[in-house]
Amino acid sequence: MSTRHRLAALAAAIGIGAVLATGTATAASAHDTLDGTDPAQGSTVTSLSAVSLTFSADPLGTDGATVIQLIGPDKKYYETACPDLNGPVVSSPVALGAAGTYEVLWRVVSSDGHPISGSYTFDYAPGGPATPAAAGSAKPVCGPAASEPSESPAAEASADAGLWIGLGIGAVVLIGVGVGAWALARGRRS
Ligand SMILES: [Cu+2]
Repeated sequence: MSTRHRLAALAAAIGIGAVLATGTATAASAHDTLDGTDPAQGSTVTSLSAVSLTFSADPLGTDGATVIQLIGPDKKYYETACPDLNGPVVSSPVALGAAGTYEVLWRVVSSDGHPISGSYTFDYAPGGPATPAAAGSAKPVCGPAASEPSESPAAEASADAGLWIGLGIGAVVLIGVGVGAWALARGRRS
């Protein structure tokens, strides 16, 4: 086997090692994503009895960690109970107050154990004067406010650790395969 062949074998080994390292690191740090909401972001509703969020995987039902808050144009809270977790769908019953822009704040624990959160708005334009307006609540109906960072520093650090562990394993595999390829090439030549 020529030096060129040996270099080609080594390049292939590096490629395999890099793919393994990247795959391991990605699997270790993938959060669930919010796939859809009802009502949709930026939409206008004429009536509404619940807010539903659908995620890419089933969020973990950790006690108190699943939050949906609906904040009205008067900054009051219009959710009427704690959220329900049903597979990938998280929903809360709501009763809307005055017409205007409502903001949905949400937080769940991703299936990989990391807290994730976000917010979006929709508009409420009630169908007619017959629609009774709910009074809303000055405080969140279910636990403290959800307006916290989407990732705690600890969760971020552990995700980083996962990445480095993945890269470390990849590097070890890469070196092992490289040495193996080199030994094979040497054996063939002699
Ligand atoms: Cu994650």
